[in-house]
Amino acid sequence: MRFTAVDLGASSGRVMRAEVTADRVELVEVHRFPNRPVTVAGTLHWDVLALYQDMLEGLRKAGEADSIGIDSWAVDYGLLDDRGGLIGNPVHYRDARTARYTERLGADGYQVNGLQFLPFNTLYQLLESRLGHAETLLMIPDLLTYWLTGVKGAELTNASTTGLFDVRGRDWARPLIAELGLPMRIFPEISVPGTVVGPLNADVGREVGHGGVVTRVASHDTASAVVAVPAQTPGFAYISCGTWSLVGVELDEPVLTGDSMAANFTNEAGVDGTIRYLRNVMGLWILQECMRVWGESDLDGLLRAAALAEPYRMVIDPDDPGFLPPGDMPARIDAYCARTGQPSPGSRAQAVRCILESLALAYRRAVGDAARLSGREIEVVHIVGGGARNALLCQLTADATGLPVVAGPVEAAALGNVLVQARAMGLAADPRELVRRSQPLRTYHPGGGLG
Ligand code: ADP
Ligand code: LRH
Repeated sequence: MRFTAVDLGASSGRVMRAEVTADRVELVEVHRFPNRPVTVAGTLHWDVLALYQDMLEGLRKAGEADSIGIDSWAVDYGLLDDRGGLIGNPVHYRDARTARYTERLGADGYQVNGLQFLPFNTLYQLLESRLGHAETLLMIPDLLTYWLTGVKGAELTNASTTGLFDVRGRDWARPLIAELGLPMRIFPEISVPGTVVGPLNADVGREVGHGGVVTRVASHDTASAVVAVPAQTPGFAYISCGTWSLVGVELDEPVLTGDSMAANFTNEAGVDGTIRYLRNVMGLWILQECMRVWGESDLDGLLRAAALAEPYRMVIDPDDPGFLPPGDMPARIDAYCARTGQPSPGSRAQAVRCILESLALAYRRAVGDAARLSGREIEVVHIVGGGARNALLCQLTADATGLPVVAGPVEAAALGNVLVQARAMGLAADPRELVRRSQPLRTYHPGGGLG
């Protein structure tokens, strides 16, 4: 059967055409486009109409499929008025409007939502939003789904990133929503991944040149990526490695202990009743921003130079809040090093080395914490997403964790998106097995070197 996956990451979006048979899944990228935020009147926004336009372009190129699924980064949303019109442009989670939230609100109960504190969790954004005539809140993939089909609704995995979700009841946390003074009316009914939404609107069909049906997938990109982790045993940790690095384990039950809250671990909902127990590590964002500031586009060249730079000359804490907003990352790294009595990198190669080594150390901490807090023994680390192409980072991670690292698939979120659709249509009963059979994977051993 044929499927189309729309996968919107913070740095780029892509539309993939997929063919799924009983024992294979093959992906072809038909359209890739940058995801460029726009600052208007001092507020950082997503360019959601450009994303919509690119999605349509991708659907046109992909041709007709048995089903279409959409996933994107989490936490952000659009608000609709009583006529279904978008009120304002969705704000980017890196906008400064929530910077004043530096710790969990009293009412934001970890016991209920199980969510790590991040200043941009939907709930803090909503406290800064004007909700006056808002009738419906739609998370980004749900908003795009609405524009394609006319159907409003919420999807479980992404709802679980809002902070307004009851992780045990797997539904909106109504008492918490009331306690925060947010209107319950704006939160649509939640559906599980694999729910068929409905056909494309006729006008959309005319624009893309074909019809089709939209299925809700695990619409949080990280949840889709975890579906496509080619794990063979329960003893695995994953790093969904793109703009962010989401580091954790898959569990059957949330961990809501005080230790878990103190370690800032999150319990996000996964498919089939699973919990994605993980920590957000700042990720390749720091490198992306360095490259933007340097005006450098040759990532391969930078990584080759970084492989030859001096090991562990300086380290940063990638999760330092100073690295969250867009800006002059090289200067922030210098300032961090000066503050902590370390030399400045002094060259691009050394700065990249510093970022990758610091990420590898943060991964070691997060994998160790996930194992300790969940009681799960870890034998292997899977790196999926764009970062799986970074051999130096994968090797540094194997060295730092002392565990074998299996890298790939690179397009894990799009694959997970497709596999959830395929399963809803009676194919892909074991998604991970299909990924193992069809995707190139590379294993890095601790101390193995880059060879
Ligand atoms: P997101 O979905 O969050 O936008 P991706 O999963 O697309 O992120 O990953 C983007 C990251 O992948 C980039 O920041 C870059 O560091 C890394 N990457 C992409 N291509 C390569 C490559 N050829 N070699 C090494 N790293 C790469
Ligand atoms: C990764 C991601 C992550 C969220 C962040 C906002 O793309 O969805 O899981 O925490 O973006």
